[in-house]
Amino acid sequence: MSHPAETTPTEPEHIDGLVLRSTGSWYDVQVDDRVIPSKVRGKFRLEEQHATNPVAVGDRVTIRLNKDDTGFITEIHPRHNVFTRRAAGRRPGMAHIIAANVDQIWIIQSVRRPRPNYGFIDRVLVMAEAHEIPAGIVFNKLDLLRAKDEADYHALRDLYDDLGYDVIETSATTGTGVDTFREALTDKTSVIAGPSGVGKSTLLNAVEPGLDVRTGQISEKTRKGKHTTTFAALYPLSDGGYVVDTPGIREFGVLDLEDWELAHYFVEFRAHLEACKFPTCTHDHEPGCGVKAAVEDGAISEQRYQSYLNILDSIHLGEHDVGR
Ligand SMILES: Nc1nc2c(ncn2[C@@H]2O[C@H](COP(=O)(O)OP(=O)(O)OP(=O)(O)O)[C@@H](O)[C@H]2O)c(=O)[nH]1
Ligand SMILES: [Mg+2]
Ligand SMILES: [Zn+2]
Repeated sequence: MSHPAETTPTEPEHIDGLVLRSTGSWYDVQVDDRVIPSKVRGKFRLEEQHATNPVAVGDRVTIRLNKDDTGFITEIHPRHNVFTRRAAGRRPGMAHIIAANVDQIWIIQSVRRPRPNYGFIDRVLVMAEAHEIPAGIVFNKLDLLRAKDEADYHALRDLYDDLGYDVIETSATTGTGVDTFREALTDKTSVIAGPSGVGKSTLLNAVEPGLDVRTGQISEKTRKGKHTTTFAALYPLSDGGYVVDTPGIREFGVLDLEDWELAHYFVEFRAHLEACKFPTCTHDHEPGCGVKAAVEDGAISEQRYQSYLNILDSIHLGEHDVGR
């Protein structure tokens, strides 16, 4: 803040806004009803951040307004959290920030066509736990559920429900559960993650007609064989709040974990970790393992343990894909 005596009529205006979209060097900053294309000022950098992108969507920033209605971002306000993935190209220790100040993550699955992918669910839940961001699961296409699949589906739904994750059942086509999902999104900044074809676009359109989230538009393919460049965007909801569309979550894992950390992000494993004989136990091959004992006596589901082993493998192999 400058002292009033120092202020001259020609001094540029500083205003606060929200970063809605990043396209590389330009950022769309929302200030009230306006969107001001802004750049990061040359001298402005955050060395201690260890991120490939200094400013992320969801950041609250101060901009200096230029005469041509563009802005310079001069300050990033303190973040509540960041949701990151490992930066492309294996730059050690570098993260790519998908979004900042995220209130919740919603994993979208369909009960059929495609069938639920518990590996996907567990990977995103691990990411959410690692970032300490609340997560929930939407099971869409409820209208397609067949009687013969009901028992399996209910077991899956109840598993996550019992673990304490919010579960919403929807049909984007019949409208079932859409109001519930809309209420869950209201006044929050929500990251939406789900495999292709589960109905993310259809569901978001049912929640907010005309939202027109098209992941293809913001996931720009570079030349063949190169990494896909991903830009996240925040879409405002008319009831308040934003959804973050993140092509990166479908295409990349965001796991940048050590093997010993992983079990802590499986919430129901935590209570059993102290029972392990070895402090460095990875709950895989080691004797005297509290987690394996809990799987054997049914306190931990076989399926979650299998997910754990799959993710452990991918950490050891250096793979980080969410999909299978
Ligand atoms: N029966 C039924 N079909 C649905 C439902 N929701 C979406 N669909 C259909 O599922 C197909 C895929 O839906 P999309 O909304 O494009 O799926 P998406 O998750 O956005 O897929 P990507 O953009 O590829 O990631 C479309 O044919 C939709 O009409 C639903 O609740 N019930
Ligand atoms: Mg879509
Ligand atoms: Zn163990």
